[in-house]
Amino acid sequence: MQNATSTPGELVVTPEERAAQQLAPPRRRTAKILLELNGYVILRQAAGPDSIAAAAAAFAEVWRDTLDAELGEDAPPRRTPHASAFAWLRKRRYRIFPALSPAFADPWIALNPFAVPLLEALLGPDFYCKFISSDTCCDGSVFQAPHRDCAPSDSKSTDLLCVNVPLMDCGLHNGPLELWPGTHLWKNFLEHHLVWAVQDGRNRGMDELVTHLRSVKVELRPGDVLVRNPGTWHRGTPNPLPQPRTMMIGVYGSRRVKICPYGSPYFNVDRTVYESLSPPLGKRFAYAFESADPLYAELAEARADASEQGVRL
Ligand SMILES: O=C(O)CCC(=O)C(=O)O
Repeated sequence: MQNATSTPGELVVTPEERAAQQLAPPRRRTAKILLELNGYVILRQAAGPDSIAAAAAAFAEVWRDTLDAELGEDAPPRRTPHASAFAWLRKRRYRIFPALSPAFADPWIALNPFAVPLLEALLGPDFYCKFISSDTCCDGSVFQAPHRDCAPSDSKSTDLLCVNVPLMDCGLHNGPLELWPGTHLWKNFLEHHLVWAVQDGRNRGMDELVTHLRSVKVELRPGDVLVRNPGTWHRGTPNPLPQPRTMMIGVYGSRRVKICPYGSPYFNVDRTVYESLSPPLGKRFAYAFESADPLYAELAEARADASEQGVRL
């Protein structure tokens, strides 16, 4: 059994597991416990580097289209000129939601086989996909404020999970994601006068506090997978290189709680795309298109916004 770790919270996938596209059951249990306690787990070498070739090529096209959109800082999400994505820009960090063409609807990106058992175990078998997006940081990007992506809740269960799949080497040299293990469990922010939601501005309370806490800078290579709780404090760090650094992120939710307002499934999927998705992936977006689904009503505002931008619903 492979036990060697170089980053805390990391499991190196064995050749047998890679061939089976899943962790052996005892190691799946370990991964689930790490995710629950640390708020993240890294699965190393879960696939060969070719796993991301098609998505990386597709992303290069989307990136050109995004640059052509000439996005303004702090502007609301915009459809790119060739409709390959919705995107926004904050302090040299682009958030890009690609239309789910086959390269992005690929299971490695949109429904990662190593992540799915963890999503099912923690979110429930009927979890939905909130969106697939990319985190792309460019030269001139700065430290984000340490933040959570979702409000702390009273729920004892895990209600939202993110799956990061790098489309290139995302190392210490080009702006790694930094995480503070276990902080998803720290829910009593307000009584300490701390604010959790500032991402792209300064947040002196959090900036100062984290200088006293141990963090992990996550290096990811093609074929690695990071599953994390978006409540785990984290921040983007500066990318000093002229090449943008890109990793994909899928966000998945549990039906136990209300849908988190950040992002929109309609940035990825219109009705035509929805009808083209494979059954396993289509099932995860059904809540956004099937009016009989109990969650459908919660997306009324997102649907109104999307329809204003010409999305076919
Ligand atoms: O791009 C990154 O490394 C992190 C970005 C991030 O955490 C965010 O925008 O919430």
